[in-house]
This record gives sequence, C-alpha cells and structure tokens, in this order.
Amino acid sequence: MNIVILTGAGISAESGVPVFRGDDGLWEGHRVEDVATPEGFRRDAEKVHQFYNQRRRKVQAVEPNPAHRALARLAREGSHRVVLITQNIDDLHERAGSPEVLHMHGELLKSRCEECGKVSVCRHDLSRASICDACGGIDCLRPHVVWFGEMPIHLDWIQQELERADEFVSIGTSGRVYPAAGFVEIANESGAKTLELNLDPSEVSGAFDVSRHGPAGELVPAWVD
Ligand code: BV8
Repeated sequence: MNIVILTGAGISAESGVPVFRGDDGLWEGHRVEDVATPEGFRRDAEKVHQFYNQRRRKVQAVEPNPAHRALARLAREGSHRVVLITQNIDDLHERAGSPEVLHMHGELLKSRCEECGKVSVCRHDLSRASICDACGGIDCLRPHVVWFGEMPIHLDWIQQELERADEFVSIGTSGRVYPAAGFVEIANESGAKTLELNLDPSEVSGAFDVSRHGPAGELVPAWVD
C-alpha cells in the first residue's frame, strides 16, 4: 500500500520550533513579506539572513519528538511504501531516522549560491559577507529555501505520488499555503483514503475523509502503532 504523508510546522511544534504564523499574523516578530520573499531579500538581505540564522541556530538546539520518530518507524519497519513530503525546512524528520524526506520548501541547513547555483550544507550563520566556496563569489549566498512566489521543489514527483496514493495523511499543517494545501484534493481524485491529524481544524479539514484533532506527539504514534 502507498502511503503519502504531508507534514507542516505543527509536527515540529512539540520539539520547540515555532509554527509559521501565530495569531498575530507575524512570524517571530516579522512580516512574511519582509523575510520570506525574494523581494524582501533584495530589499534587506541582512535582515533576512538574521531571520534564518536565528532559526538555523534554534533548529540545531532542539530534538525530534515522538511524532517524527513514529513516522520514521513506519517507513523503516512497516510493510507499506511511505512517501514523506514536508513543508518544513528543519531536519527533524532526518534526525528521527526517516530514510527519505521530500523538502518541498527547501532546507534551512543548506545554502544556495545565486551565481553558480551550488547547494551546500550550512550549519553556520550567513551574511552578505559570506563567500561561496565553489565559485568564490561574495554576497551571493542565500538560504536554500522556497520563498513565497517561488516554485516549490519536487512538484512533479509529488504529483505522481499523490496520483498513486492509497492513503494520504496530512499532519500539523493549517492548509493555508499552496500548492501543499491542495494536495488533499489530488489524493481525493485519485481515490485515496484521506486523514488529517492536526491540533485544530485546518482550512481544508472538510476535504478529508477523517480529521482528528490533538497534539501530533500523541496522534501520530497512535496512528502508526
Ligand atoms: C507558489 C519556506 C507558484 C520558507 C514557506 C501571490 C503571489 C505568488 C504566490 C501566491 C500569491 N498568493 C498566494 C500564493 C500562493 C502562495 C501561498 O500559498 N500564499 C498563502 C500565504 C496564501 N504560495 C507560494 O507562493 C508558493 N509558491 O505558489 O509558486 C506556483 C506553484 C505551483 C505551481 C505553479 C506555480 C511557495 C510557498 C512556500 C513558501 N515558503 N516556507 C521558510 O520556512 O522560512 S511556507 C511556510 O508556511 C512554512 O514552510 C510552513 O510550513 C508553511 C505552511 O504553514 P504550516 O506548515 O501549515 O504552518 P502553520 O503555522 O500555518 O500551521 C501549523 C499548524 O499546526 C496549525 O494548523 C496548528 O493548529 C497545527 N499545530 C500546532 N501545534 C501542533 C499542531 N498540530 C499538531 N500538533 C501540534 N503540537
């Protein structure tokens, strides 16, 4: 059986990673337009670097939680074929032992050179003074993440997996951000069973066959085990 799983910021919340948009509509005190768009980066690269530097440090100081570990068990020990897609840019799925993770919004612990395109592991702070170790360029490194208005990664692969899914499970996402929020519709059209595990009803709860509400650290192990 093919199980396609989509995770969002809610699965990392119990690890201490703040979710995307709090009730005040701000993201760690910043407007999304200022820190998660190409325009914002062109306007003030240092502000954007600081926003991601602070998140990069925080992610390296926290641990995967029981929800991440349960998904890793499902992929490694279960008898099903599991495809794990995440909107998150942290590496908590990998550190929990998930063998293959599709980061459709990129990865916080990687940088990308805007001159030569090289993607490198990055565990340190970035700034305009950072130098690309592949082409020697300066002021050309950016976080390897997908900003608003930019094309998500692996979309063709994701589309194919959704079309052949027997089950689609969405965990810890508000269903606010597209195209991820539209995946449940593709799964429904493919005849998959659809399940939502989220703290609160999401913007797309109505599209799921079943929607369960509660902390991922409890719901996901209960579903997996
Ligand atoms: C695209 C990476 C074109 C960076 C992110 C105008 C111009 C251009 C595009 C648009 C536009 N208007 C709309 C769009 C589309 C836009 C969009 O959707 N905007 C929204 C705001 C309306 N999308 C895009 O721009 C995308 N690109 O459209 O390209 C295209 C696309 C397809 C085909 C052709 C062309 C790019 C979107 C990617 C943006 N980058 N992140 C970074 O992280 O810094 S998105 C960002 O939001 C994070 O990745 C985050 O993961 C994601 C979604 O949020 P969630 O994960 O759902 O997090 P959220 O806080 O919202 O919700 C958390 C949930 O968890 C809550 O429901 C909560 O109840 C629950 N929860 C909390 N605690 C727990 C819990 N659940 C369980 N247990 C708990 N303990």
